[in-house]
Amino acid sequence: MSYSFILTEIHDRVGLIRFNRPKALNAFNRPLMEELVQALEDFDNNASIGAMVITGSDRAFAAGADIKEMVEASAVDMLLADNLGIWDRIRGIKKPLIAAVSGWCLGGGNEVAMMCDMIIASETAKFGQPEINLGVIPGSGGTQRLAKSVGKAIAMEMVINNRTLSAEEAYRFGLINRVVPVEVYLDEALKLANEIGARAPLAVRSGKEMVNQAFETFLKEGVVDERRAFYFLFSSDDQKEGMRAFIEKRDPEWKGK
Ligand code: DAK
Repeated sequence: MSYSFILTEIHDRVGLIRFNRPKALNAFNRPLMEELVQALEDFDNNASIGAMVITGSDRAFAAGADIKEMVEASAVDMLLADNLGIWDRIRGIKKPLIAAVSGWCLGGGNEVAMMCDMIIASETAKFGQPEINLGVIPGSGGTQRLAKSVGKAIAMEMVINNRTLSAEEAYRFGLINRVVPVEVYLDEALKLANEIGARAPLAVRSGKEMVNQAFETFLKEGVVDERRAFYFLFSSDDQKEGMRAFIEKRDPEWKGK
């Protein structure tokens, strides 16, 4: 199958998906998200594939969801646009997912990385949830998954004060599995995925499911509440101002309404 916003390859037992919107730092527009989920589901249903790797470019894993696509959306538009629960379908993938992250890993990009089962990062990776700069909050599990992986203190700084973590910090705080030089991060991720892909498939599937269950028991409710709050913010002037200010390359003027 050919795609417009991603590239796919097979490396032995691993399905590799590369985001391919370099001019927008791999920002996720709707078609890119649909292609990502389609490719993941195809690999998940392919018996010769044991694990998947998701990556971007050396400069950016992904700079988040496409702000230009969302800027004028109303709360109802946002709610309806998500009626296929496209982000949730990533959580439904049965085989292990490894994110190979270099450069910017922000907003929805960091949320997709956190939906993966493991993260291998280059030394240049930078992790953040900068939605607060746009007058919104993370909308796809970021508040919940960050609080569980890096703890409340760091999650709070990231979500309400745009703290960005270096790769070394992300490793220290437990967000990622390892940090390696930029020249080898993708090879390391493929090697790890191939190792896992060669293991007993049913046990790997079950192990993934159970670890996620321990991690996610109360996540479902949290994600639903978070999404409702995220959509609600699209009825505020501040969301319009924050996103327009980004596109117009100026500082936002917050009104608190
Ligand atoms: N959206 C659209 N375009 C983006 C973008 C983004 N998120 N990030 C970067 N770009 C574009 C820039 O506009 C610029 O395009 P041109 O001006 O050249 O046309 C190009 O990529 C290069 O960016 P910069 O010139 O800004 O590059 P710099 O190296 O100077 O800065 C940066 C890199 C990553 C620090 C900066 O681009 C930046 O701050 N980007 C925005 C990061 C951000 O705020 N991310 C969060 C987005 S909100 C949902 C669930 C979740 C979400 C949405 C929906 N549902 C459940 C429905 C998630 C929301 C988000 O992620």
